[in-house]
Amino acid sequence: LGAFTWDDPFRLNDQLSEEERMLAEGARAFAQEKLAPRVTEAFENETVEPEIFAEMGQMGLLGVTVPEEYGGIGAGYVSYGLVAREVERVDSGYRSMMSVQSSLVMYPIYAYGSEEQRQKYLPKLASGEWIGCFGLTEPDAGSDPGGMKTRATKIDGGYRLSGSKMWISNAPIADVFVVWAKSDAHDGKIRGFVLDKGTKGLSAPKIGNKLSLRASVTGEIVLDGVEVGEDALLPHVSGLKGPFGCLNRARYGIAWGAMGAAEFCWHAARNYGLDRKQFGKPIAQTQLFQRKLAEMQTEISLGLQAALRVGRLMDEAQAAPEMISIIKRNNCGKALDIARMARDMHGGNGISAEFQVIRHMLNLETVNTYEGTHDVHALILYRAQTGLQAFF
Ligand code: TGC
Ligand code: FAD
Repeated sequence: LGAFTWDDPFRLNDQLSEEERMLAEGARAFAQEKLAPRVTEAFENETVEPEIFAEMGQMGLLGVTVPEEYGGIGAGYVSYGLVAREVERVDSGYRSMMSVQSSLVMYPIYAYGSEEQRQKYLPKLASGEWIGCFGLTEPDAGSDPGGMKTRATKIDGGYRLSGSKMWISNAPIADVFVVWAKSDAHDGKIRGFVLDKGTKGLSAPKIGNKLSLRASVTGEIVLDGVEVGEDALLPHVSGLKGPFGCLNRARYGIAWGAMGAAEFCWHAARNYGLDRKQFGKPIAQTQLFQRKLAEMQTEISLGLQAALRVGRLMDEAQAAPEMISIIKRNNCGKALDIARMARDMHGGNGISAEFQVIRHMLNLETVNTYEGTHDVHALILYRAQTGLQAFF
């Protein structure tokens, strides 16, 4: 019979290559040594620390899957997922900063960009010298991005962009803006544009007073007749499949990341229950408490195993978007349940910043909503099962 390790029940670690294990260990050390000590204050004061991008870049954590010639480390999607898990074990906001830069900014420039765009942007994004953001959502187009109002109009030598984007991670501190707009020069099809900070008419005001994801800055993008050259257009993709191709990667990373946050909450609840005594014995010695720990262990082990399976398929170019919907939806939903349980299991201490579980719980409300809400992913899955369309 095999050995049972309580915190790695299916021996996920044994299923990784030596390189994957080393990268995960490096990411964990970085996250615990550099990110964990500053997160409570960053969340409390809603402070953004742009230097984190350069620190992540130095560790090779930005654009993990991008080839080395463009500044990435040319690793696979399992590696990317393992990094997301370690960063989100500290805070979903920090993982958001990393995954927007990697999957939503570097990926489209790499996959859909010209050689000039790749050379201009990717090395500086990989090092964290430049910060990127991804503008798809609008005030009136969230779950339905096809309903966007932002327009690109053809002008001499380029385009004029008008419209606004809402809830955009990193936008107020971004140097590079990947923005999606309907282009009249392309039959009204959705096209991607890469804009530089400082371009006339482009601004990104911060959205304040978020009670979730406070360590990651979020803003609007205002496009007030922004004029760009032909070289701002991402030439190699057209239609909603452009932004969705990026979202597939980011959603996959979130499925791993949410499990990292859930693992933090599970371990915290276990440790708290072993220390805290009521009625003359540790609360972890009560059956109700133990059942909750068993549920956390089960859901996290299953969620990680599923994420690993999809990651391996992504590395073989065999993953379907619906697989990603299953793991994004389920892992985020389960992580949120686990964080809420852990909050409860800490009693009054559970609402204190010191014990951290309420921060994860609040963050996971966003994680369950962005990149396709829990229900929107259910609708994607129902459509794949029944062929019936729920979106109009
Ligand atoms: P639909 O008719 O389904 O598709 C339109 C076109 O897109 C293609 N497509 C995909 N391609 C690649 N991967 C996917 N996952 C794809 N899903 C769809 C599809 O084949 C079709 O192509 P074509 O060539 O036939 O035109 O489009 P719909 O309008 O019915 O879509 C409905 C729905 C619900 C699936 C979709 O709109 C959706 O997923 N909504 C959720 C929106 C969303 O996820 N927004 C995320 C914004 S970014 C963000 O939140 C970043 S947070 C980051 C952080 O801080 O970490
Ligand atoms: P809505 O689409 O209005 O949904 C509201 C509710 O209605 C939800 O419960 C939803 O499930 C439900 N609903 C919608 N349609 C249906 C339907 N057909 N059937 C049943 N129920 C339905 N976007 C970006 O482009 N870039 C970013 O970097 C980014 N970062 C974000 C960071 C944060 C902190 C947050 C909160 C959001 C971010 N987003 C970003 C936006 C995010 O992707 C959207 O909030 C999300 O897609 C949901 O859109 P919405 O907020 O407009 O909600």
